Amino acid sequence: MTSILVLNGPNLNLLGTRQPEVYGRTTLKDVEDMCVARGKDMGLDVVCLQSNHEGVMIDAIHAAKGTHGGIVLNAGAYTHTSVALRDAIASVELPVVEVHLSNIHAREPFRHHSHIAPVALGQIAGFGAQGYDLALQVLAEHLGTPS
Ligand code: DHK
Repeated sequence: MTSILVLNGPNLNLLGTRQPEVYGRTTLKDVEDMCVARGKDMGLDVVCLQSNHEGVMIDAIHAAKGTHGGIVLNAGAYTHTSVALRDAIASVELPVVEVHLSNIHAREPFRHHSHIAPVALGQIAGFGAQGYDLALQVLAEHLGTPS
């Protein structure tokens, strides 16, 4: 079964209680459980990781090469700041779907730019937790996984 890494970045461990008017009331555990279940429906073996540390995320992206067929990535605020994460993605040449719960383009100007977008397959933003499901669908189709 094709394996997919669902990688969540800083502050996403607080989902459910963190600014629920922006990020919703779904917890990270809910999101991860949904990803594993929906992945199974699509023939994907989903492995989830969350970290508040840029270096840990970079290590996880490096380790994904040869282990996972693709990555669903919500890099949180590192989306807007981290050239290092962008370089890690470019280095491993794995398909990455960038996800944001909120519509970053409708928020503060500093959230409009993504360092990840140019090296990602595409970006899904503004659909809450459903964005992760959509990202898995995209990767399943991209990788030709029978569902
Ligand atoms: C999550 C964050 O933590 C923010 O820093 C981003 C993103 C948006 C989200 O919508 O999932 O700006």
